[in-house]
Amino acid sequence: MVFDTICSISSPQGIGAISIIRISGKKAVEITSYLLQNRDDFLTLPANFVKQVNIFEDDKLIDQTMVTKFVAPKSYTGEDLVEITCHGSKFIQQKIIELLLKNGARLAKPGEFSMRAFLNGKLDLAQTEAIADLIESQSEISHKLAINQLKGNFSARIKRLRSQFVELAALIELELDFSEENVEFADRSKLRSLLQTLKEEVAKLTDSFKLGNVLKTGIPVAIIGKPNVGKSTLLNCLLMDERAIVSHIPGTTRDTVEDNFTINGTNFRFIDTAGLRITEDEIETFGIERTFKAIDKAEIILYMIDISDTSLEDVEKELLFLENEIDFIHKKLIIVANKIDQLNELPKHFTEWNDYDIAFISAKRNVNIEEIRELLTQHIDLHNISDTTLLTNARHYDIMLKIEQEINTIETGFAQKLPTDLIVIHINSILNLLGEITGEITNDEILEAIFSRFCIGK
Ligand SMILES: Nc1nc2c(ncn2[C@@H]2O[C@H](COP(=O)(O)OP(=O)(O)OP(=O)(O)O)[C@@H](O)[C@H]2O)c(=O)[nH]1
Ligand SMILES: [Mg+2]
Repeated sequence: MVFDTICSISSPQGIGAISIIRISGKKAVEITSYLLQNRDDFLTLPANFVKQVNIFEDDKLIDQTMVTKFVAPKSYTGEDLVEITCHGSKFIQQKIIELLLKNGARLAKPGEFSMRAFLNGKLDLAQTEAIADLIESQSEISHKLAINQLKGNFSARIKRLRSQFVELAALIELELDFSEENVEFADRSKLRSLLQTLKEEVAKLTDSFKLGNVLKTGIPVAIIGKPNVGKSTLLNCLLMDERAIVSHIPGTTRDTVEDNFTINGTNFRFIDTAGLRITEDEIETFGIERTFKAIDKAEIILYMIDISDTSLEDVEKELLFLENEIDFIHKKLIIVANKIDQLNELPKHFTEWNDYDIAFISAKRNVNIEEIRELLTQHIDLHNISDTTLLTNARHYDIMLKIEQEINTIETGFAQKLPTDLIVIHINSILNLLGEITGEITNDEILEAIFSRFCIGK
């Protein structure tokens, strides 16, 4: 494939001590050399070497820089690639880009370097997507997930799945080829059990998306409870920032307030909500509707009570009401008993209450907040997660859902004894879909798989 030469600033926009400009394509070395006074020194520089060079515009020195030269195919993009490390002034960065453009480079489109890496076979599509995730990762866990995918663990799993489907197709095609000779190569029950195994494998991946996705974007934790119990105070404590307005007036929080915070390597998204109560106030009512939406999308609920001002019976009643309104089966509920500073000692009926995880705290005085952090992270087993392949990418998830549909169609087809060639269409579609994940769509593979099982002459 022939590509033109692209360039762009690859470090963050703005001022920095240094900045990196990348140039990739057939003419990367030549174009860069036009910016230097001593062109030949750079043209003859061996691959993978760094050299200090001065960049000029006509006779005017623009900057003293370091350049690294990579030669195709041994570079990130698989093309000739140059990295200029210049001083991070906006003027210098812009000037160098301007000179590169003047000498025949083109400004790269977003992601174009990685796209070339994929098109030149340096990375598959899922790995290229992992690079974007890696750059965006803000916590240990999202970093681990991205690294796993970049290392190719996810692609390997997809490829394994794909070859199993190829096997299924091969078995079915054999049946098709010899149907007229009345030879039964594979009985349908064997096909069905292979399909069942594959179905479970696919379901495992689609099911992992929910977890994979929340780990990437932050596990949503909703802080809920009656007005004035101290929800916003707790949010500020957890975020270590005065993020939400706190006041003694019940109904202070009208809209949800949310922000991310990383605890022990796991990223959480804390959502402070409007206090739950029956109210005539229209705006507050809207706020309470939003509270229910926040509860809906939360993985973990911190149900907050003012322990200095409530009885166990009242709390149990409130929880009963909530359990009617909310599907708690897939959520973890933690009770946060706040304002312990108002009490001389903790009431026994609360400390002996074993129905839920409960933390006794004072948000205002920052007492026992650590206990909440511990309860939150107990929920997540970091080591376990990093070893398994999780689906974290919405594009992959969409594709997997389509695959599930195709599997269901094949299952129905078996049950209704549909002709083999109709079933094969759906397996081919699954192979194409899996190929879409890693970026290698072809159908020749099925043929290859069939013929590799034949002996010559048959
Ligand atoms: N004594 C004591 N007061 C607290 C504590 N935590 C919060 N408060 C006070 O309780 C009042 C209400 O706090 P908020 O954080 O605004 O309560 P909220 O639950 O967000 O209230 P709404 O937004 O109205 O639903 C404020 O006056 C806080 O200073 C605590 O641990 N001890
Ligand atoms: Mg509040």
